[in-house]
Amino acid sequence: MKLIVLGADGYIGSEFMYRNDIHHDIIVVDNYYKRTLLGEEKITPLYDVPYIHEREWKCKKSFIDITDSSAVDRLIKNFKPDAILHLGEQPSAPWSMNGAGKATRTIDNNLNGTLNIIFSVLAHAPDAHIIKIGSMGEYGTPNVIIPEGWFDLDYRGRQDRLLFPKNPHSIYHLSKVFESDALAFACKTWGLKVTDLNQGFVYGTTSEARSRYCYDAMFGTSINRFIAQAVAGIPLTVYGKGGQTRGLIHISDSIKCLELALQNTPTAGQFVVANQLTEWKTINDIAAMVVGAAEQMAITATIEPIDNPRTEQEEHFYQADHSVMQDYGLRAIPINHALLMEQIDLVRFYKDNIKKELIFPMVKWSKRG
Ligand code: USQ
Repeated sequence: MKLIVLGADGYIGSEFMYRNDIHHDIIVVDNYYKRTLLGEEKITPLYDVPYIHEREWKCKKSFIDITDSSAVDRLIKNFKPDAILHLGEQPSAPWSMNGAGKATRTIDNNLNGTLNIIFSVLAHAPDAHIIKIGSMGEYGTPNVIIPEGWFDLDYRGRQDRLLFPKNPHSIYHLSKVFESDALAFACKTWGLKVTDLNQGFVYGTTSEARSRYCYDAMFGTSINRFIAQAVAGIPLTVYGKGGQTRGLIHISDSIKCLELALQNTPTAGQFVVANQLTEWKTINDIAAMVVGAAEQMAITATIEPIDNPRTEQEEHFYQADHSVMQDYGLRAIPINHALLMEQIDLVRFYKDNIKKELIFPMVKWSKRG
């Protein structure tokens, strides 16, 4: 398969490449945007990872900016991919909420990148399968079961099949809603083939420390942060009541989902939506599991809730369908102490790199007072 992987320098992209570079004819693309943002914020990940140009992947490499429509056009025209894996996003909710400049840069990078891909695919490779990583956070936390994109509506005696209304809780998640809408529009209007993966938050890493590990309050996600906090002897920073419930998925299952999506090309005009999570838990339960796993390694960790910097429900109903990937063959590994201990072991190796000043929230959602 001729495959373009956009955003291959990231946490998920680099892990995908380690497992797949020999299986396909691949061009990886990354303009090191995430590294630029980390530099601007003076944030260092737990350890350095090699740049793409230093990685020994069996693939071609391109360093174009996907917000540059001519560059994307040339790439797709020349390579004519069978599939495009789109991971080239500004991925942080807190960063996107830190003022107008970062909000517009988030929308600009994420939405314009996706629009450029849509138009170039349409012009040069209309049968290519676009696989896009979206987010469970696009849905927010509705008081009903979250379907996989499509749902059947019965309203005032008439029926329709529509995309479930989204209710995102950050500008970053809003950018993903716009992208999902743009892709659904492109399927409906121009017959493109798209799989939209609404991913829960990803945790875990491989023992070889080959993908980036962020534990800071801007780019680190909760489990990865909690593990770094446990190792550094900092009480775990549960935000508010900790009853926030989120879908989660281990990095190895996340990669497996991408592989399964690649094996299942939609028909022309089909917009497939899969909820890419394998379970859901409250933040309190997740923190307690990290404490338990740390205890088994003779590390004493504590939990100390802090004021919630975000505007979100702290206690709510949560249930989400996630059968598309199971039907494709995913057999997920639920979160467990052994997985967490493996991760704690890796983080402990880099303990001296943990900067305590990066742990506490840097951005508040509320702009009043
Ligand atoms: N949280 C804490 N303490 C922390 C960090 C987070 O209690 O120290 C809470 C947050 O308030 C939130 C939940 O944990 O309720 C999840 O936060 P997160 O930082 O782990 O994840 P989030 O910002 O929602 O975004 C991450 C990724 C994003 C992806 C998303 C999937 O950065 O790219 O799209 O997870 S989802 O969570 O389903 O929206």
